[in-house]
Amino acid sequence: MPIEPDLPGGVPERGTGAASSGRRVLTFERVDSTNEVAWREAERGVPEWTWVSADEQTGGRGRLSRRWHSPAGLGVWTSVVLRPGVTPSVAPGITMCASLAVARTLRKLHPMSVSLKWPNDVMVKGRKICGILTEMKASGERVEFVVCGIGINLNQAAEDFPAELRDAATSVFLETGHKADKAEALAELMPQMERVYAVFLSNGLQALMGEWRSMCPLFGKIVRMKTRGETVEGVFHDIDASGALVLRLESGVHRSFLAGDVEPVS
Ligand code: BT5
Repeated sequence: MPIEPDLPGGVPERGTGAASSGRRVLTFERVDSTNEVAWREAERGVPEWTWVSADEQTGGRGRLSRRWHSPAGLGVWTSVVLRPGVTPSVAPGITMCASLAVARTLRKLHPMSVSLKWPNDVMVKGRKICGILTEMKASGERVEFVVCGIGINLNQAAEDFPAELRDAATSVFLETGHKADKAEALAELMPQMERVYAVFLSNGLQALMGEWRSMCPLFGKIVRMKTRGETVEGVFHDIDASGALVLRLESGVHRSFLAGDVEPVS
């Protein structure tokens, strides 16, 4: 049955489209946040692999209520509804699936040296090109659904970023000098995500960690971890089966973090 998108705050562009393996794409010109729209759709019971994609987000969100700058026509702003049969503790691995899918997509389409930064960033030469926001609805030990939101900067010039982001953010255009095609990026990203996620569900995060690790330069380095309540330094030791970062503290004790912001200590 075709989906009738609910459009609070959203201007429909091309409506709905169904593709292979149950993939559906709801496309909007402008929304508050594709995560918000996807969440509402998930509450209405849409099947997994429903993607919400917008040209512009007026209230794009990062973690901890941070803002995600998502100007019209300059990037991929998309969210996918997933219904994994896993317990909530395994769900953060989905963020890592998404970062791997984005890294594969960017590497395949554009000549750039892409790296991954735990837990949710894709970087090029130390600047952020993509951020991921995974949100989950769970009842007890059961995940009802996950909304995985992916923002990829494609065609921003330096002046398209607000001044405070100019040193920290980048885009495909800034890295390659060529304009990227959003439709092409989405057409590559979606099947990449499907492939990575299939491995994740059948074999667990560990099956993806070799590739993830090869793109993460922080392994073995001393890092500073900022969580909501504290700042801790230690060696970036490992990422465990649930996607938690394991730091080896100076005392030799290993400590796991499920969330936080990590920076190398120079
Ligand atoms: C993230 O949070 O990086 C998650 C970003 C997720 C965005 C997607 S777009 C589709 C979907 N719908 C949404 O509403 N969100 C998702 P975090 O790690 O907390 O980083 C947020 C920080 O990144 C901000 O505080 C800024 O410093 C920086 N930032 C904001 N916009 C940026 C951009 N376009 N490019 C690079 N950095 C940005």
